[in-house]
Amino acid sequence: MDVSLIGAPTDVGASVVGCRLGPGALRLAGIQAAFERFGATVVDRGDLTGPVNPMAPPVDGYRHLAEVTEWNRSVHDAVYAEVSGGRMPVLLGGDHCLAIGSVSAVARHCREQGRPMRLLWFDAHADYNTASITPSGNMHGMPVAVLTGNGPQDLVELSGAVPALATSDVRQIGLRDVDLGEKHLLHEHRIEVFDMRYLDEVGVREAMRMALDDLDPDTHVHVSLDLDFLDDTIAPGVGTPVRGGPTYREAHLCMEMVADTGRLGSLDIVELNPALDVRSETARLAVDLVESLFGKSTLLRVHR
Ligand code: DIR
Ligand code: MN
Ligand code: MN
Ligand code: MN
Repeated sequence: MDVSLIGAPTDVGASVVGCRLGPGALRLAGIQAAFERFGATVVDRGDLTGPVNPMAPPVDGYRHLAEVTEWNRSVHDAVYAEVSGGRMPVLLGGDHCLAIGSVSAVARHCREQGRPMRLLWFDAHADYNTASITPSGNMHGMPVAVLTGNGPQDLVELSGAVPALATSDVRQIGLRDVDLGEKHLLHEHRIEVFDMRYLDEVGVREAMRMALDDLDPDTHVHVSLDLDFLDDTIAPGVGTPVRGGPTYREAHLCMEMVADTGRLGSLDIVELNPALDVRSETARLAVDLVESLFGKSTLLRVHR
């Protein structure tokens, strides 16, 4: 497997700043070596560049729409170049608004190849806000809505088709902080959500089995990992931590079950805020999870 690392050092989509430092922290924590340990050939494409964070208030429900759009165009182009060249793009964020660029690029590629796609959204949040319902105007709270067709025109159209992704291609895992407007939209749009209560009740294994159900042999699986998915006690280095998330072992099980499908095609690692991280604990955990995602296991695994 050829992996391409793409850094996107920005927090234009957030109001807590600091995740612009994420790509450097993930590199320092050894992310490249982690991929290499499990057989990947890695090329680091370095960091994309884009507008600075203006730290301005929202306008018509969006904070920094122009800057968010510009960053996402860059991410889209960079991710599309890698995935269409047969490599696995790994986006090192940056805040989660950047998934608009990465997922739309993967969706464009899958559409061109006639391949199904499955988006696994690991997050404490639904990221399903729109301009009219957002409590913050922060665009890192909107990417799933944008990708499924609800949002500003330029971003909604980024993949070349609207919506970039069918709602039925999305699975959200780990949610525990969903705004009231989002609850209504998720229900209305029938997004498949495995929230923390669901994980508590049926267990991570069964929830992941369902989230990974019905994959075609050629389905492209995209993992979008917002590090606030993890319980805040093990991953303090995020801008919007939420208690009550998956434990260390539960998070590994999620990644290992994705690895078992053999269909992982692209990955976002986002929302790491090194300014809030305790001794790079969260960055190192992210690298640790990457190993599980690439097949690290305690015992020999008998392949299917
Ligand atoms: C909240 C927080 N739902 C918002 N979203 C976050 O501002 O839209 N997403 N933190 O990761
Ligand atoms: Mn998120
Ligand atoms: Mn989140
Ligand atoms: Mn593991």
